[in-house]
Amino acid sequence: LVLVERSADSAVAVIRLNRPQQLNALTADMLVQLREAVEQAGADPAVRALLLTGQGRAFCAGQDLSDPLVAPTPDQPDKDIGHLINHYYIPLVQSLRHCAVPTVCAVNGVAAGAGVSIALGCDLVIASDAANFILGFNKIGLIPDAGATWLLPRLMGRAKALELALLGDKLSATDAELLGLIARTVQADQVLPQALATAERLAALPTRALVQTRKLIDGAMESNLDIALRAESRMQSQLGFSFDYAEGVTAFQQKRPPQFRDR
Ligand code: LHQ
Repeated sequence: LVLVERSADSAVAVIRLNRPQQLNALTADMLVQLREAVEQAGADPAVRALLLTGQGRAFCAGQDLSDPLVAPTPDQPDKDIGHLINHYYIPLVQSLRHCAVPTVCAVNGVAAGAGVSIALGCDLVIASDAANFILGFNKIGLIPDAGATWLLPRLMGRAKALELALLGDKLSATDAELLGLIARTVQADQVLPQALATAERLAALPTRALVQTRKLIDGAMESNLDIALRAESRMQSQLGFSFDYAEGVTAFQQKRPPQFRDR
């Protein structure tokens, strides 16, 4: 359900959703495998960046709506979908957001429902120009979940977030880029090579500093300038003692490329 590869001589863990016939719709087993893959990549000292993508024509169609866990039946009309959210989605979203290495999502095709939330939960989102983003929750009587209500207004502002969430229309990758929802749109055949090249660039950079940058930027959304200034100062002081800082400055002085190794 989830494939994990390490590209040759690369510090990038490539995690691939692998249920292409169902457009990589997420089952409970798949959610567990995905979370485990993210956690293992983050815990592996040899991994310095993570790339998430989908096998086949879609990135991810969100929750598998035929999974007995969520599909109401005449004899079981009430489903406790809160359980699925608490035990499967929340840990997954948290593992991505707090991953010990930078994360890139290659949105190779349509992303729907929680598939949108998972893509946008990554640090850099690079999408195929043939991809679309569809929240779709409104069509099944639900609210956007897996972090979408938190992410969307931060990424695109309240007006556009509400338009996307309330009407549920599909948003092209090109419009998603224009609205600031994703980092970049590229030609369909370039999405994986470019996402991999970007992940490799990230892997060569000072991991701890990158991950702390993510943490400070996320924290800054909740705070004010004075709090952010102090948080930056605390983190900068710590990084000042790191190998990568000494290496970066020395490499600059010696006019050579740095060899970062902190994690
Ligand atoms: C699917 C799915 C799918 C099963 C395509 N499930 N089979 C929800 C509930 C509970 C707790 C936690 O949180 C959530 C979060 C959510 O993610 S809710 C939102 C769930 N996702 C959706 O509502 C999207 C449903 N899918 C679609 O709207 C379309 O399939 C999209 C727009 C993604 C793609 O459309 P097409 O390109 O026209 O493909 P298709 O619809 O023909 O799909 C191909 C196959 O994949 C098809 O199966 P079949 O056997 O007929 O070939 C679909 O049934 C299956 N599939 N999404 N979520």
